[in-house]
Amino acid sequence: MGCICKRSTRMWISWVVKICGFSRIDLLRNRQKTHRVSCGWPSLGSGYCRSGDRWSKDEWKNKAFKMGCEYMFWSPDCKESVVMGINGQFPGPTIRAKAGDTISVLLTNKLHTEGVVIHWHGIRQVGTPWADGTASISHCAINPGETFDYRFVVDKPGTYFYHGHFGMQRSAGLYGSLIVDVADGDQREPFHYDGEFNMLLSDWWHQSVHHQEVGLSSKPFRWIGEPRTVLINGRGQFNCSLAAHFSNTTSTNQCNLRGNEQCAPQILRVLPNKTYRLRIAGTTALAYLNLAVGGHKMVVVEADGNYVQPFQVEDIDIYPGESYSVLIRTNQEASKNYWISIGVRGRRPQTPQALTLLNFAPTSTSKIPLSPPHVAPA
Ligand SMILES: [Cu+2]
Repeated sequence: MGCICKRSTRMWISWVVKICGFSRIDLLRNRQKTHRVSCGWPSLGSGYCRSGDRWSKDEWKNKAFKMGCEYMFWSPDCKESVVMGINGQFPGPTIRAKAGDTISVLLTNKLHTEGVVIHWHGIRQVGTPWADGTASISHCAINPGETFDYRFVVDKPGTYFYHGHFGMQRSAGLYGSLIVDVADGDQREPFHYDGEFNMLLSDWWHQSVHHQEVGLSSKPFRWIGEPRTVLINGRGQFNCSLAAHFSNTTSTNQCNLRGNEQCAPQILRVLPNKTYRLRIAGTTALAYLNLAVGGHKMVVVEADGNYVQPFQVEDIDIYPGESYSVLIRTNQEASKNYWISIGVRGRRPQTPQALTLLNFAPTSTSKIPLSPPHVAPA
């Protein structure tokens, strides 16, 4: 099939002219100047609707991000696989901005044989549909070797994330956090906290993403099976458990990690009697998750970039594409550590729980909690 974008270029240009009020000649002239993506006109999207959008050196430093995506060897769950990383990192770097900022992400496709797009999940893209990362709908895939300037306004404070929206690239690991803080000035968050942590939750298989994709589109449909591992910030353990000694089967090995492995858990280090914000994002492809913090209640304060009337929960479900902020008060005994556990919801427990620790400084991180981690409800 030919590229939809190419066939509809004329229609798109008329549409952009309507929205932006530019003449067709201006647009075509600009396309020639900025054309870096071969399929149609998407480079027009680079802030074209805002006149006088020239940035100083300082603004570029604060608001522009360079990202190159590529396949690389990585061991997200202690087994070496190929992941899709950004700038040599997996997951991709966190992008942080203030509400009202225009940000620019120069994304270079370093994959050799595939197009790529990035969707900025939860960002409304008012006036910038070409930056939405919806491949072949409002935006053409970026070809290998090409760069696209995703320039858009982050208009609301909140917890967001970005991920690949081409094929099953998000299952291959193309994702990262996008955090929007309140704007400078009188603006304040409607709640207080002393520190925060990002938690990107994802599902991971040992088969390739092509295996997953072919199965999903086959007739009859072929299910890839339960995820092999659940990852917290790109880290999990597939052949051992941090809590193996609570297991009633002898087949689960206790993990013996030094802490510097790619699959070693990221421990959340906290101080007693403080309030922490956990920014949780569900970047899963197929799994529904449930998260709990041992011994601590959570107060939900934000969902998908919207403040909510705070309410308390023991555990929280996170479906693909959802994001939440919860507050926890570290008011439990500080000489202990507590499990942070994430399980697959509503399925037979074939995927081991993802685990990490809430560690009270200066308690040693080697101190294992005395009780077993919370199990996700069926
Ligand atoms: Cu998305």
